[in-house]
Formats: sequence, C-alpha cells, structure tokens
Amino acid sequence: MTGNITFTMIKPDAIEANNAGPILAMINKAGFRIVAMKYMKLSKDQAGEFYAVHKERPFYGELTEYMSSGPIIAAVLEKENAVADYRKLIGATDPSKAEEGTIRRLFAKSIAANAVHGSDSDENAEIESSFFFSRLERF
Ligand code: IDP
Ligand code: MG
Repeated sequence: MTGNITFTMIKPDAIEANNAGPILAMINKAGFRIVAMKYMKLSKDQAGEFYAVHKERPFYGELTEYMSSGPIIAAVLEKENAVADYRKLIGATDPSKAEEGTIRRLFAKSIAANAVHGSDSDENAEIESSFFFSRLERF
C-alpha cells in the first residue's frame, strides 16, 4: 500500500444516467487507484445495514429505498490522504451547495440521489470496504 483508502459507491441515479464511465474517469484522473470494484444491487435490508448510522434520521427510509432501487458500483480507492481528497472531489451532500467541477455538482440529481458515496473517516473507510469486499478481492 502506498497510500490510505476510502470507499465509494456510484449510486443508482448515476448508473441509470450512464454516468459511471465519466465518474470513474474523474476518479482515476484525480490520482486514485482502484483497489477493489464490483457491480451489484443491494437489498433494502443490506442498504439499511450499510447506512445504519442514519437509522434515526428522517430520510433513512427514503435513502434505503433509493439505494436498493437499482444497481450500484462499489469500490475501494487508494491515494495519499484518500478520505479527505475524495470528499473534496465529490463535493457537498446537497449538489446545489457542491463546488463547481465536483462529481456531485456535475452528476447528482438531488440531495438523496447524489451520484456517489464517500467515506467520512479512515475508520469508516475500512468498515465500509470490508462490508463489501473480502481480503481476496482487494488488490
Ligand atoms: P454524505 O453522503 O455526504 O456523507 P450523509 O449526511 O452521510 O452525507 O448522508 C448519507 C446520504 O443520505 C447522502 O449521501 C444522501 O444520499 C442521503 N441524505 C442526506 N441528507 C438527506 C436529506 O436531507 N434528504 C434525503 N436524503 C439525504
Ligand atoms: Mg456520510
């Protein structure tokens, strides 16, 4: 490992709109290396487990419904300062508040359907990565 890791998902709205390719290109161009990747669909229960920290939030039902509405791409990304640099590349949760040129500003449809997920800490990056990938699936 030459850097640390973050975990991302390309969410159903971005897959549906055929934006997975451009988003992955932005990720590579920003210097992230793909450590692991899979194309899959979450069940509502699996989405609920992934987002369990948001269980008490008013949008939890909408979020888990949405995240299980279509396929996603899950990936582990490696780079120096991966978590902070990736949060910068994706932009604010609400795309109308995301900076110009960020993934969410370019591709998100709404605050819920906001194109991508990005981990918020090194600890969560590892928890989220191992939710999706075994050691044998990380390169
Ligand atoms: P983040 O993805 O930028 O870290 P979080 O606050 O962790 O944002 O929220 C997780 C996800 O829940 C967001 O990416 C978004 O899809 C959804 N979400 C957050 N706030 C709202 C809201 O106010 N309404 C609907 N969905 C929301
Ligand atoms: Mg978050």
